[in-house]
Amino acid sequence: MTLLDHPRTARTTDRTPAAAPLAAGAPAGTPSDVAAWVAEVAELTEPAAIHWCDGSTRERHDLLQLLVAQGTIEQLNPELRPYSFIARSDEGDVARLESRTFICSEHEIDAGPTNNWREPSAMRAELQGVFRGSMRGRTMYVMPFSMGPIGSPMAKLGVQVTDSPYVVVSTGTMTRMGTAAIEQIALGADWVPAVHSVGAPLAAGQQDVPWPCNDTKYIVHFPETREIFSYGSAYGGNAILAKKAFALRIASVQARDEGWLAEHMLLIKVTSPTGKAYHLAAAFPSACGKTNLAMMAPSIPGWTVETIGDDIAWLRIGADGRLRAINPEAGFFGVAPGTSPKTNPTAIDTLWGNTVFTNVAVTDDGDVWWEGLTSTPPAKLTDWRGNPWSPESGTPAAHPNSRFTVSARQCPSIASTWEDPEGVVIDAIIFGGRRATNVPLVVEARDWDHGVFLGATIASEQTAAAEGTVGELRRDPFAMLPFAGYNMGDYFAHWLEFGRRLRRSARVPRVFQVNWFRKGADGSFLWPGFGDNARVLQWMVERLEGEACAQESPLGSIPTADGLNLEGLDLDEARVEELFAQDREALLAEADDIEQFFATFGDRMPAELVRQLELLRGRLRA
Ligand code: OXD
Ligand code: MN
Repeated sequence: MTLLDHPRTARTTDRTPAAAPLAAGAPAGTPSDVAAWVAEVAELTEPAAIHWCDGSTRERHDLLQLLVAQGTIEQLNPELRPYSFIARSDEGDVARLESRTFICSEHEIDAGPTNNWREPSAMRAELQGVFRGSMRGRTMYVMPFSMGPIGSPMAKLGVQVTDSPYVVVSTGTMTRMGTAAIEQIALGADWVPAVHSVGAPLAAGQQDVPWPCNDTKYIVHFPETREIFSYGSAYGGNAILAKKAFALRIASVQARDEGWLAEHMLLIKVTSPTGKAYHLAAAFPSACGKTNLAMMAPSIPGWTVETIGDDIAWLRIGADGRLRAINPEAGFFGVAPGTSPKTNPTAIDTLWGNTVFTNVAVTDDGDVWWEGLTSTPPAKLTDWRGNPWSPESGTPAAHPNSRFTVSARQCPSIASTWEDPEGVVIDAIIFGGRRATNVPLVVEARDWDHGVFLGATIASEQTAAAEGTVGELRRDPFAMLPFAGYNMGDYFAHWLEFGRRLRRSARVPRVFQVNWFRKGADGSFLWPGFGDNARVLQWMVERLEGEACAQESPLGSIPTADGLNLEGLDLDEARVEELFAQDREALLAEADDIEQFFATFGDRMPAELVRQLELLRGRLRA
């Protein structure tokens, strides 16, 4: 019997320290259940050695040196970019692979129409074949990690094994990884097991490649038993399993069962000129500017935005009855292209050093470059594939989904409360997408249930963060389409139910919808975006403070004619009107599209959201 012959529920949950020989090489005090699981993974995957990660600086340093020696990364010019590295991935391993991401719930209906479902025992049998001997010739690293500050009542623990030292370095940045996490498990915390292999076993004497991976890829989740298996990719969310696989897909199922929310949201603290602070959580599809908003430098005097998280938020009703949120991550895995001193000066400052870049271009003097970093590219570069590049090459120098991986601690705008174990109190929730048409700059929901409708109907033009045709419009409810670990209809119902609980126990946060990407008739963006998005935040804060700067519209409340602070902006009235225009015909056509989308959830679709759609149609026809 090996790991995949039986689900996790059939295994030990003994937390007493493991005895030799089970825990060979494990640090003293390693819980028996962790040691037993590691032994089972090793029996299946047959690594040449096992390394138990302590998460120390020394360990990170040694791994970076190893990666340099193996040719996976190169050190950048230390004078320009201290202690920073560039990794070039395999050309077939550059983004999240939604088509190879599986939710293997017992019943297909529980995965729902937006997920790829496979019958769990059939998937176990398939994975058994795939993982057998997959780590031969490689070291298997064992990474205990905490999502959320160590010891926080909102944190959750996991253990990932991987045969990729690049993934260890990345996980070390993105999570609290190492000894402190295993100590939490030893104290009794539940933990989620995650197995990762690049799927490139090495025969004796076989020369390794810089970026080992496999053409066949699997990112598999067993939601009921909280297990993750990933094979064949070393890129981002496919391989850093703490992030999308655990903190969103598995955590969303835990959240449903335990009465909280695991969301694809940034977290910010906004302070007005009077010194009053508010916390906002905002969901946007991948590569729609979450990191930019999370680190925004407001263009309006007196306002500050501080960063708590840029990608994932876990929200629950705290002991005080307020809605509270933590950022479960410890770093940023941000999209590089488009990041510049103009669009995100804070990110640029964050990346001064200690950063691992993946698939960006490299300048002649050993620094990084990507499209949008400067308005004119350098005359000569090495592109993300490692080839010489010039502006005449006609191909992007950096891959459109190239990334930086950097500790959140390096971010100059990080809020002093970002690691508050109790989380911060959430005052408002924002939903956004990339929409050239139909969706106004900002709308306030009429109430929580209408807000859930706004979240459920997010659509966005596809970006390069996942495979697929860039620019195509797709429904991405709550920006969770690729990340909900269960039936999205049930997920909507969970949000509605959560609102009912909030109404009983606490002040219900306001809900807003934004769209920075609306285009005018001439095809250009109507709104300057970036630091000027603070003007929209200002309007939200004024709404939170009860100011009457809103008027009703079919889609929700929008700013009154003088409600939005446009001072100092060169934006004529006609363009402002276009930003808020609600074309009834186009919106009724969109309502038909939403109806079809809702219908895909069959009887799992909550009646309340169907009612919200009818209410919208009624307002549009009035
Ligand atoms: C991400 C994504 O990497 O959403 O955050 O794709
Ligand atoms: Mn994301």
